[in-house]
Amino acid sequence: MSFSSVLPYFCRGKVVHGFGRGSKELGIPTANLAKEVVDHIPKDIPTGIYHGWASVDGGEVHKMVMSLGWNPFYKDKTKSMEPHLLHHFKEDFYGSTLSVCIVGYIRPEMSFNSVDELIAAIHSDMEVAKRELDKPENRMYRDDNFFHEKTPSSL
Ligand code: ADP
Ligand code: RBF
Ligand code: MG
Repeated sequence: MSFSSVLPYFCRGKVVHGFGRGSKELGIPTANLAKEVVDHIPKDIPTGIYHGWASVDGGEVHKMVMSLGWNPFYKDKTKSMEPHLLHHFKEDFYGSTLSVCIVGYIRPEMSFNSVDELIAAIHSDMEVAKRELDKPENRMYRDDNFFHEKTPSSL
């Protein structure tokens, strides 16, 4: 797709509280990024579902799947950027700095007839992400210097 020329896109910001819909209970917690980060996404990166890499507070870099947009199933009024990291965390990390590299587009955001269909779609996205991110041309971003930069504590 034409917009793939703007990918990969690197960004960093604080993890904030999201819509509180209990995504965690569905087994798919999403780390919502601060509004400043969402507002800075270039206009030529359309809303949709993406795969990439992410790390919490400069820690290990994990595969992620991310939703960018208005969550049509829930008809949200604010645009959100919410990665689900493919890693089991023992504790929440609200307030931490999340470093994200958006590598590739998976599909547009959609509405579904039931929450079960939404969950099934997300599970399928996770499989796509695992496979895509194992390709050398996508895996290389895991080792990018961006993930090792020292960042101001104000971030
Ligand atoms: P909210 O609506 O506040 O975003 P969620 O149910 O989406 O609530 O849970 C998100 C929180 O869960 C994140 O902010 C983070 O602290 C925590 N979390 C735990 N494991 C993960 C994970 N694998 N990926 C993303 N967030 C996770
Ligand atoms: N929400 C939608 O309304 N439509 C979608 O197609 C959709 N796809 C998603 C794909 C992934 C990989 C993730 C992590 C989330 C997706 N969501 C989608 C967002 C989901 O509705 C949201 O994370 C929860 O409602 C919590 O805000
Ligand atoms: Mg969330």
